[in-house]
Amino acid sequence: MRLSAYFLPLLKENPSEAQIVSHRLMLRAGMIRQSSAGIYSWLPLGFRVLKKVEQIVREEQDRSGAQEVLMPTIQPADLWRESGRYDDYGKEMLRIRDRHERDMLYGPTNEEQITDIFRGALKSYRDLPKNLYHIQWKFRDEVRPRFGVMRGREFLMKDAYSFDLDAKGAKHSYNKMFVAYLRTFARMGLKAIPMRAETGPIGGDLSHEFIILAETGESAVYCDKAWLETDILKAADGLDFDSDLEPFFRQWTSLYAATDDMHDPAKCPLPAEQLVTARGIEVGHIFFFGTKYSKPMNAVVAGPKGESVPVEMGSYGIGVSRLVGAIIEASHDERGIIWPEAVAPFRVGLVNLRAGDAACVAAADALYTRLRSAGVETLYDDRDESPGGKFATMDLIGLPWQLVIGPRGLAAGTVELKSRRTGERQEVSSEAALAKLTGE
Ligand code: P5A
Repeated sequence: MRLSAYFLPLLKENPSEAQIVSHRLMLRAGMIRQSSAGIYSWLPLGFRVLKKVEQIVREEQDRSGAQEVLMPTIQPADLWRESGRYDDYGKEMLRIRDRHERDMLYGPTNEEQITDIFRGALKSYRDLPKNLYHIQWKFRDEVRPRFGVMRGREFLMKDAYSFDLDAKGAKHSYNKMFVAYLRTFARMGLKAIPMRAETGPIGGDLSHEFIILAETGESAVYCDKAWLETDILKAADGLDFDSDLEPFFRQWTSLYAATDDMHDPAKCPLPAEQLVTARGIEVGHIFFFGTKYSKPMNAVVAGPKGESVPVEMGSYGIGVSRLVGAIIEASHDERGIIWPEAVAPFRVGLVNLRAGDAACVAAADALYTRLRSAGVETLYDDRDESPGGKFATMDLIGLPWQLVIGPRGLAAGTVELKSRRTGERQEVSSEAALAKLTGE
């Protein structure tokens, strides 16, 4: 993509409404634009990142055996009356009435809807287990939407729902999601710590939040110091989802980690010097709630002896749009965003320092063509701007590699390749730069 043609409305000044760094940088880098409180449009650069995050989430859900569906955003209130949550959910639920005076709502979550789909389709224990997920917009009329996409009113969530015949099977489904979550966040370069958590309006009594430690996090969290040195990134590699995952689950939940709601200083097993008190961002939350929805909504299957069994269920959420902000919180410096390669909107920022110089233009154009034909996502700064402005833009938007073409280097037969993360610069031939960027 040529930057001269790209829709990238950068802000020079720090927007006054943004209190945390990710919100500030997302606005400054032209990734999002506020529509109303807690509701955002995703502009081209932001949308590319959102799609990358979504795709990683999808691949890891698929790997675990979950199947993708797409449920609507608007749901009938009657389903929620069946579960008893229509009245319980309170003001966070956006309630709508259609032209026939039917009560509808914009879904804050989909337990009822998926239970309804299940009960209409599956009747036998032989149909189990199943795990269905979708990646869909949710609406929660939060009292205080804030921090940009971190606590929005409209936000993108991946929500999965598992159905099993008994509690043991349901725990296996829970464990699968536990592993899938560790893999998912690790692929985004994030260390997410699973913490025992409160279940709130979703219900049940087994639940873990996946928390990224960050000063700007909304939740107070407590964990064993050992978590800070633990390499959770490698932990879930190569695990067979059909094997017994309970030992793995036990191992990764044996180190103390709890959210504010669950942490009781009087009962905490850790000596004070071993306890870390920090703040964190909740990027995922998994729940096992058994028959909370299947019983009142009559989602039953015929068991092996023909008896009627309400299915055991769990639900599993990932804040897809929140993750975009969370990744920035975890990966930036004073000049801007530093995208991990896996979610970067483009891999390479190609910079022509002299838009008016025919030799520079020819060299940069040629590199752009080569990169594109090798399938390397490239944003090509072909604008007539000062070098300082171009470097500042590239640092702000945080692409992993900057490839800089200037008259001096060209005369010497070199281009400059800079890593955004380390700041390391190399003067290399165009061919060497291409080989590195195309992985040839
Ligand atoms: C699990 C899936 C649920 O809703 N039902 C379906 C369960 N869980 S949850 O914890 O309430 O939400 C799941 C994840 O969604 C993100 N999230 C948000 N992201 C941005 N803005 C919000 N207002 C918001 N609320 C929740 C979080 O990452 C959460 O873990």
